[in-house]
Amino acid sequence: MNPYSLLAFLQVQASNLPERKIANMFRPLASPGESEKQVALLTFAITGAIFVVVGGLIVYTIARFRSRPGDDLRQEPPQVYGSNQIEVAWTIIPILIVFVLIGVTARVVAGVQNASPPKTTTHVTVIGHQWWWEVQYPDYGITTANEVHIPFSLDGAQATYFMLQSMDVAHSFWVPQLSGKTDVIPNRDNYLWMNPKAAGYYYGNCAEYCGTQHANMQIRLVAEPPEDFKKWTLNQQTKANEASEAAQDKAVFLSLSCVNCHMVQGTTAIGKFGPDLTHLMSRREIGGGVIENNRKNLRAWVNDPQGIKPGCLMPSLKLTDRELDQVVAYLETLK
Ligand code: HEC
Ligand SMILES: [Cu+2]
Repeated sequence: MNPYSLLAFLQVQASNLPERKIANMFRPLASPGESEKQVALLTFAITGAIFVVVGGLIVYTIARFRSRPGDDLRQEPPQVYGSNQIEVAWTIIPILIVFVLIGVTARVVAGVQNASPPKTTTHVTVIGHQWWWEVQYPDYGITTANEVHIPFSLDGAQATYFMLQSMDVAHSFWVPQLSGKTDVIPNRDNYLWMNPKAAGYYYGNCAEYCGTQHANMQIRLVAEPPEDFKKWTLNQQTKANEASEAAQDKAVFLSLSCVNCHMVQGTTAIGKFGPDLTHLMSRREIGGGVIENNRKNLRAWVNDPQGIKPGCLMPSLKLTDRELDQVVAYLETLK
C-alpha cells in the first residue's frame, strides 16, 4: 500500500465517500486532469534536463576554472569572440524545444476543449460570488451553494459540463484532481468538463485572487454513484421542509432581513444575494468551507458572520438570544 492510499484510507469517513483533501494534481482522477498531467510531466522532463545540463556546465566551469595558488592574476584568460556553430546550435535547439512544448500543449488543450459531451451529460452552472459559489442544475431546477454534486463512473463515461459565470469580479474554478483551472469572468461564459473515475469528496478552491476572503471561497465536489446523485437531486428538488413544529421559528426567520438575501424555496424568502438555504442542512460546511455545518457553528455564524469570515458580505445582524435560537432551530429543519 503506498503512503497516499494509506492516507486516503485513513481519511474515509462515515459518509463512505473517500476524502480527497490533498488536491494533488499529479494524481488525477478524470480525463482532463490525466492529459494535463502528461503535459506537465513532459514539460518537467524537458525543463529538468535543461536545468541539469546548464547547472552541470556551471558547476563544472566553476570547479575547473577556479583560481589556483600560483596563477598569474594579471594575465587575461584567452578571449573567444563567437563561434558560428555554437551560436547556431543554441538558437536552433531552444526554438525546437519551444515548438515541441507549444505543439503538445496546444494538442492537449484543444483535445480537452473540443471533446463533445456524451449523451449522459450532467449540466451545471457555477456562478462565482465574493466569496462563495452558486451552483445551478438547469435540467433539474436546483440551486445550491459551494457543494457541487455530480455522478461518477469508473470508466469515465459520466461527464459533467460546467458553465462558469461571475456575478462580480474574476474568480477561477479549480478542482485539481479532476481538471485544470478555468477563469470565471464577469459578462462571459466559460466552460469546463470533467468525468471523475473515482468517487470522492474532492477539495477545490477559487484560484484567482478576488478579495479578502478569497481563501475561503472553497469548492467541495461530491462525485458519487449515479443512484446517489439521483437521490440527491430528488431531495434538492423538494420544497423546504414544512415541519409544523417549526412554524413559530419559521415566522421569526421570515420576519427578519434574512429574506432579502436568502432564498428558501416555497416561502416568502426569495433573496438572491446570498446562498440558497432551501436545503442548507444537506451541506457539510458553510461559509465557503470556513466552518463545518452543525448547530453550534450555525448559531455562531448567524450571530456574527464577520467574526468567522471577516469582510464577508453577510452583516452581523445583532439578533437577540431568543431570535437566534429560533432562527437556528428553523435552519436546522432545512434538510
Ligand atoms: C445583506 C445580505 C444578507 C443578509 C441580510 C443575511 N445574509 Fe446570510 N449570507 C449572506 C451572504 C453574502 C452569505 C455568504 C457568505 C460567504 O460565504 O462569504 C451568507 C451566508 C449565510 C449562511 C451560510 C450558507 C452557506 O451555505 O454557506 C447562512 C446559514 C446564512 N447566511 C443565514 C442567514 C440568516 C439566518 C440571516 C438572517 C438572520 C441572514 N443570513 C441574513 C448574505 C446575507
Ligand atoms: Cu477567488
